[in-house]
Amino acid sequence: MKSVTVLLPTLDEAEGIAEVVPRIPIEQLRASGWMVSILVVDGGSDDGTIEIARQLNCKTMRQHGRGKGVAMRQGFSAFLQSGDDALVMLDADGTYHPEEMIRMLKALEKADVAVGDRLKGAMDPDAMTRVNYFGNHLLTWCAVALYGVPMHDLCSGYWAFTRRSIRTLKLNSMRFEIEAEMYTSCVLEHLEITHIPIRYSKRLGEAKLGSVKDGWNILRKLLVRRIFKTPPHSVEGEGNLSIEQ
Ligand SMILES: Nc1nc2c(ncn2[C@@H]2O[C@H](COP(=O)(O)OP(=O)(O)OP(=O)(O)O)[C@@H](O)[C@H]2O)c(=O)[nH]1
Ligand SMILES: [Mg+2]
Repeated sequence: MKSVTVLLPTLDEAEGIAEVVPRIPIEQLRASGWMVSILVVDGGSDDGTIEIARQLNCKTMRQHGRGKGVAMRQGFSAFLQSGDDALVMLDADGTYHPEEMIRMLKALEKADVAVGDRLKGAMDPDAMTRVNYFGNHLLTWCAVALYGVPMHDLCSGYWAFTRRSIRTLKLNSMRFEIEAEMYTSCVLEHLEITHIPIRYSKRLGEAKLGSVKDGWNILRKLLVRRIFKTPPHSVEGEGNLSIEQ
């Protein structure tokens, strides 16, 4: 049997986590050769998210510092220590469909990294604001223009990775620019990306992303990584959990 970590970042997602975790297709994955463990990295929820996650048999971890980027990097480090073979990450807000991770994992037979593509997939009419829809297309276009490697949905929060690709990624993002940096690192480290059309639905609970500020941070990250290909590993302090090889 192979083993997969399902990584869920949470910040006040009591409603979302209670819906998302039970929908992870553990039995179907087991039937296709995958043992599943679920890791929740929490950013300081005070709405009972952690308690619900524990009741649902998830491993839970409080992140150091703040931001989704910090949480993901901490989750990646824990994954590498766990010895699992693959990692799937998705938001814990009910926007992504856990059932689709079977297709995402299958795609790892032919690529290092699989990215869920909302923009060419089935997007529910009320799932994304117009500003976010436009911003997602614009940022994806900028990424391809700067790096020249196909990307269909830069800011997708649904990714699957082989163990080798997580070991290879070089990241230092703090917030919502983490996915853009994952793309740049895949390109710079020559990891093969495949794109899987997915469904995207309206989130449960409240959004934490601020469209304009976070959009600008994402663009800035694309530009910075184009010039400085590796993040500095030497910085001490909270959140600088760079992934070492
Ligand atoms: N651990 C942790 N998780 C976070 C933090 N900020 C956001 N998240 C989680 O990251 C995921 C994505 O955050 P969202 O607020 O949904 O951002 P988004 O999906 O880009 O934006 P929407 O499309 O508006 O939902 C959710 O599961 C959040 O709970 C944080 O600081 N720490
Ligand atoms: Mg979301």
